[in-house]
Amino acid sequence: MTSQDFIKKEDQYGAHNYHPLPVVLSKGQGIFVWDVEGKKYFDFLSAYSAVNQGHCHPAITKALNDQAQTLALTSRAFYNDCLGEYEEYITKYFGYDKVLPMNTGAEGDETALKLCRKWAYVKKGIPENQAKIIVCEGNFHGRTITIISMSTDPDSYKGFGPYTPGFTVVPYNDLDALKKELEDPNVAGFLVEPIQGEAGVYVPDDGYLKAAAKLCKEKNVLFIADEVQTGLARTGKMLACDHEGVRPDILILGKALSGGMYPVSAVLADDAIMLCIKPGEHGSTYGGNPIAAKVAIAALKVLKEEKLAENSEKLGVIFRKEMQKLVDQYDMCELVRGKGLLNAVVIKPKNGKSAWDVCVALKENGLIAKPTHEHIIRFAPPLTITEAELMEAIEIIKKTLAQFN
Ligand code: IF1
Repeated sequence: MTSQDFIKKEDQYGAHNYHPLPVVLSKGQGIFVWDVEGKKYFDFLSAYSAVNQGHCHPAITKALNDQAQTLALTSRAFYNDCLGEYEEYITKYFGYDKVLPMNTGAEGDETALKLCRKWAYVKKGIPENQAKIIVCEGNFHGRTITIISMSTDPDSYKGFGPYTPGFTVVPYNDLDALKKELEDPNVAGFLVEPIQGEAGVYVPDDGYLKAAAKLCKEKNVLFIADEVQTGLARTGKMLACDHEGVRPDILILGKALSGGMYPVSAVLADDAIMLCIKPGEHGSTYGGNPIAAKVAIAALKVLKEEKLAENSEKLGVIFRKEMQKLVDQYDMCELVRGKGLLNAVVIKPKNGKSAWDVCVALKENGLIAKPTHEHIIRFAPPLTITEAELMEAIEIIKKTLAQFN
């Protein structure tokens, strides 16, 4: 079968809820993926930052294989001999009392929202059903009905109403607006992405997160960080909140928590918050299963052992410097922004050619990346990339943009 055959099959039998780049991948190793024709590509999407540790990392693959042959799933109706070890490992790793294990990022966000509301009624004393959670314009937290109820992107929410009430939207990176909303005594939490990924890698001003967390603290409002995409070394620190020394009251992790091996997400909080949820009030069949537990430990170990945050920080500076040269050189490159190895280049359409066309050309030249919001290309390679490899990839990007000028 050729790439075209695989594409046709997906098109015929799969729902049309995606519009993929026309490349059919069949193998991945480290920072590279190969298509069914055997062509090799630099992966500059990393499965939306799930594969920070690189494709099929041997240590994570081994954890998956070993546990899959031993015990895969018990449900949480019983204890298993992997979960406690994982819970101890991850809570000590991030410095929280407790963890609540789930599977996808959206479930992690949903869990955080439930936890925040429960805390509001049990601890803060907000009258039942009155709790409000502040979210940001341009947010992306997943695809569930409640999460799209918070969204300001019509692609996400339009046609899927009625929506879940209880959310207030403020502009991102706007402390005055946040301060004003925090005056409402029924506000229970503030949910924020430390960098807005889907919106186009919007980095807030230095000090925004720190000041926002402080405002929340003053009003006894929980500061909830969605680090599903920004976490786990992607932005040059273990957490993007670490850039400002902010410790969220509730921390949501996903994606790279398994290194792309398996859906694993987690919500971390201290006892005063986490113990507000009682047995039977929340859970998931697969959450905290033995494979997930072993895979997540392995994935977290790799981040530290291979110093991926440090590498991300260092190479991110080089990447943005090189992209800035393109911005200075070509009209089609408007600007570059990002932190660590989570970066975006804004493309100004030229002669009818858009970011999509640039991504198709990048693919032809051996590098895959995906446009977001028509005019933005996100560049996020696995964090295991070396400086020499990064320079090679940058050459591909330069060569490709030259073709459009
Ligand atoms: C898709 C973007 C990335 C997330 C944050 C929660 C979730 C996500 C901050 C939900 C998910 C994804 C999902 C993916 C595309 C993607 C994405 F383009 F939409 F913005 F990563 F850049 N919080 N992000 O970014 O996690 O339930 O998907 O595990 O295809 O929808 P999930």
